[in-house]
Amino acid sequence: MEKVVTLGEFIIEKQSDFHGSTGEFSSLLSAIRLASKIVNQQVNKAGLMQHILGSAGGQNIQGEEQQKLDVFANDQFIKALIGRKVICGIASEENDEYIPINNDGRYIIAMDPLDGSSNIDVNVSIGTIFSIYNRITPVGHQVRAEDFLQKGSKQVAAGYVIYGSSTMLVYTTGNGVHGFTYDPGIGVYFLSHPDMKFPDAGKMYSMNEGNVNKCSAGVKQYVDYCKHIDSATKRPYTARYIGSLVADFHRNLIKGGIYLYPATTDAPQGKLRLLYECNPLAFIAEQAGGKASDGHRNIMEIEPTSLHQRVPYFVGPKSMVDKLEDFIKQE
Ligand code: P6P
Repeated sequence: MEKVVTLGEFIIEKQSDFHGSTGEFSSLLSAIRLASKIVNQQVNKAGLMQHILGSAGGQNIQGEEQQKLDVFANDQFIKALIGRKVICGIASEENDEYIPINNDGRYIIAMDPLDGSSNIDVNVSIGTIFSIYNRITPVGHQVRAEDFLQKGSKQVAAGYVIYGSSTMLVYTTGNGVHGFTYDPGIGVYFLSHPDMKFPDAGKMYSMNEGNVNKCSAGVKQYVDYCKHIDSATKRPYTARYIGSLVADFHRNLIKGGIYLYPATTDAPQGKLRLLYECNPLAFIAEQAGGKASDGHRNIMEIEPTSLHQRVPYFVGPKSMVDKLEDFIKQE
């Protein structure tokens, strides 16, 4: 008989894997768990809740129209995290500046509270992405910018929630990637995908190909490579692009595929944000045997210079990302 493990039990069981194992991390993760359940409830009713649908009227620093569910999700995660006192600061896609919280907190969190929100009104899966670091500045003082501008290789935990046909929370603390599926009937996440790994040889690529003529020669050649007929290497690959990063990443993690958001002539730094989209998914990808790159170097080795910094982004099975980098090197 399969053992049934809840997220709460798993966190406690694995607590010893976590630095210090003082229970603070468990408290932090349970805050994320709580907020995700509240957001999930609203996401599932988004089609009905007129007061949620549609624009919140404001715009975030990206100049993107804020959907009310964006703002709602941001508020719920901030409220849950503030309540646990382990966090000294929060950086969010929805806030221009970082938010100092509890000077005695040991961790900072960078998050995209609701990624892919442009898909809310068309009922496509969306997600939350989070990245956690130990603070650099001394406990007892107010958090500072350098606490947030750490390389992705310094992350102590990262994860995402995907609000899809089912809601899942997937996270790593550096000891493998584990996926939990939510049972809304009893309000519990159950371990459903222990020790997730990319399949070795992926056969799928995810890119907004409408942009391909604005990309570098190396990227164009790689996309042509994906389309080339060669049964020995199982090409042409399957093209799958949802336009919701968490959904595309999650499918590629399970089925084996590479996600590409390259630099374009319109967006020379790419579109995706380093701190709360690229780094957390890179940590998960690496723990799942994959790789994340800006085309030239490991994403998690990039020294961040600003909270909302964008980078070109390629993530997936190591063999696929290596192949892409080879085309870029030959440019
Ligand atoms: P495009 C959503 O806004 C997002 O940040 C990611 O979730 C998604 O992968 C990407 O942008 C889609 O961008 O330019 O293809 O619409």
